[in-house]
Amino acid sequence: MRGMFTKAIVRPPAENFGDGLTTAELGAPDYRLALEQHAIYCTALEQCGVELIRLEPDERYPDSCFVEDAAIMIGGQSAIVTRPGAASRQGEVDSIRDVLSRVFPSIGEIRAPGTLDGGDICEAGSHFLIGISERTNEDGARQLTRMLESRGFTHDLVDIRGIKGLLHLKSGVAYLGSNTLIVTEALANLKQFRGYNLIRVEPGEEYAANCIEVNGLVLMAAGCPRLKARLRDDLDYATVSLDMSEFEKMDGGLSCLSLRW
Ligand code: CIR
Repeated sequence: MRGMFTKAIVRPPAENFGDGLTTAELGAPDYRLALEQHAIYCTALEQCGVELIRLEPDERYPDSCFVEDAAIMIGGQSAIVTRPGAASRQGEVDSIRDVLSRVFPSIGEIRAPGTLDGGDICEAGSHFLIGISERTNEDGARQLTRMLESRGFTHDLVDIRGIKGLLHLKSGVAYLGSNTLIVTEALANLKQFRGYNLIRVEPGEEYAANCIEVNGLVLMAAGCPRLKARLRDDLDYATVSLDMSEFEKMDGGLSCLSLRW
C-alpha cells in the first residue's frame, strides 16, 4: 500500500492559458477565474496535508499548468520525466526535471520516438494502467513498462484511441485506493478493469471521473451531485468539490493540475 502524499508540484496558469490546446467547445477561459480556481485547488491540497512546490507561471507553454503530464511518480519513491505527445508541450519537462532531480536520487526519462503524457498513466497500488492515446504512443508505453518492471510493478495497456472525447486515460478513470476505480461508462467494460470495484459515473457527470484521492479525501469536480452522494453514502469517502470550469474549457481536470508523491 502506498504511504501518505506529502508533496506536490503545482504551477498556476499563465496569462496566455487560453492559447493552449483544447477540443472542448466551451468557450475561452476567464484568466482571473482560472487563477482563483487554481488557488482554491492548491488550498485543498494543503488541507490534505500536502506541502506544495509552487512553480512560476510559464508563458512559453500555455498548457504548463497541467504539470501532471510532464512526469510520472512511481510508488512515491521514484519519478520518470515524460515526453509529451503534443509538440507544443515538450519543453514543459525541463523545469519539472529540475525540481524532481533535486528530490529523487535518479529519475527515468521517456525518449524519442516515444511519447507519453502523465495523464495517461493511472497508478493503482502496485499496478499501473497505461493509456495508449493520441498523446501516448506504443513506444513511450513500452519504455515505461520496462522501467516499471525493473522496479517490481505490473501494468496493463489500455488503448483509448477509439473512445470519443477521451483525451487521456485519466480523463475517464481514477484510482481511489482499496482496489476501487471510478470509471466512465465508455471504459467500464474493458477487461483491464475486471477485478476492481468499479464506480461508474452516470451520464452527464463524465467530467467527474477525473478526481484524486489524497490522504483519505477525494477532491472532485463540482456540479456532479450523483457521484458525490455515491462516494459519501455508499463508500464512506469524504469529498471536497472544486469548481474547475475554466480548466475544463482547456480539456484539463483535477488530476492534471498537480504532480503528487
Ligand atoms: C492539453 O491538451 O494538453 C491540455 N490543454 C490539457 C491537458 C490535460 N491534462 C491531463 O488531463 N492530464
